[in-house]
Amino acid sequence: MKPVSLIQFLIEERRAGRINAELSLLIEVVARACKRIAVATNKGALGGVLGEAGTGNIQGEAQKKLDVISNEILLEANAWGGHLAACASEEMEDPQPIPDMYPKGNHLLMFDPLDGSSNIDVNISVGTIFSVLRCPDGVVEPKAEHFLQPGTTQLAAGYVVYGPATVLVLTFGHGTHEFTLDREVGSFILSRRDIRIPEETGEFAINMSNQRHWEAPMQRYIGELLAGKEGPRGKDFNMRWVASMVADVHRIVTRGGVFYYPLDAKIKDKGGKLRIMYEANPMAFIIEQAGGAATTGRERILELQPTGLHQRVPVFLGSKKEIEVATHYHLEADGAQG
Ligand code: AFP
Repeated sequence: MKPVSLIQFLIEERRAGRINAELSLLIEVVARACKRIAVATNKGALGGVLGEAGTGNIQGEAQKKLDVISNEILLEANAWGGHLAACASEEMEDPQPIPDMYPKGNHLLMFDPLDGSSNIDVNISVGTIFSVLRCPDGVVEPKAEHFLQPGTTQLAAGYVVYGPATVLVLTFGHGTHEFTLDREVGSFILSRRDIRIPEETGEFAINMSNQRHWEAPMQRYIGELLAGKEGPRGKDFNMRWVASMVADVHRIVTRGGVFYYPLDAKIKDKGGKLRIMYEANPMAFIIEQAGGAATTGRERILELQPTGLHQRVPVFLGSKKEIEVATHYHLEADGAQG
């Protein structure tokens, strides 16, 4: 079959009336910026891009040089195209307005420019995550409050994994699709259309070092997985943890599985570890569109009303039946308490 490039795919989506010209351009620009980030990450030590930037981001986390470089690449690429009203990044406190000299569009772009960046220096996959919202009507200078829309309103979401291959996974709310970067040609080529995540799985991803800090229903649930065939689940489970959300999610999008970053006593005050706008919402949209499920352990992530640009939430996502079991344990425990 003839290869389908990302550009061809976007044209098809436009013709089918699923996206407009502005959103198509926005995705093209983000994909182009991600190709530049792929080049920078691929150079590794030779590009002088490894190590700390010597600065901290809004979350108080140390920034890597590549965090800063990736953020700049995405901001610069998106500023002038005329498709955006503003963008917001995990690395910046406030939304970035579009400079006055450029035309403005109707879309809001959010991104985590380099997720999993603590893995860069050890040459493990990292990635970019992004989400697109419509700018509310009549808003000329969008502020943080205009980004605070539930995940169900996302027009598009995607991530790019910079791994052995550079892979883009994308949804517009009509299925989840995967594109692989052909490095010689410089184009993303459709590699999987309408991805389906198996409903059942025997593989889970969680940072087990936090076990003693988890809530009781999480202790029970993971305890039962670890008990394997002899335990109440009657089946052996395997564990994987890359500690780059993009890579862990990509494994699930490829062969099924579940990913958990639950609430624990250490992070309770913050509400969770992962950010709703830059990580939880886009990944939840992608996973649901591939037939999976995404909850906080109690509620569907996409229905949450965000209260802050950098708000954090617990994240449970992946193979539907398994997420239902983990969520049920939490709701049952809440019911027993209440
Ligand atoms: P960094 O971007 O600081 O490396 O954080 C990555 C991340 O937000 C997400 O990609 C991982 O799933 C999670 O943190 C890893 O957290 P642990 O440090 O608890 O393993």
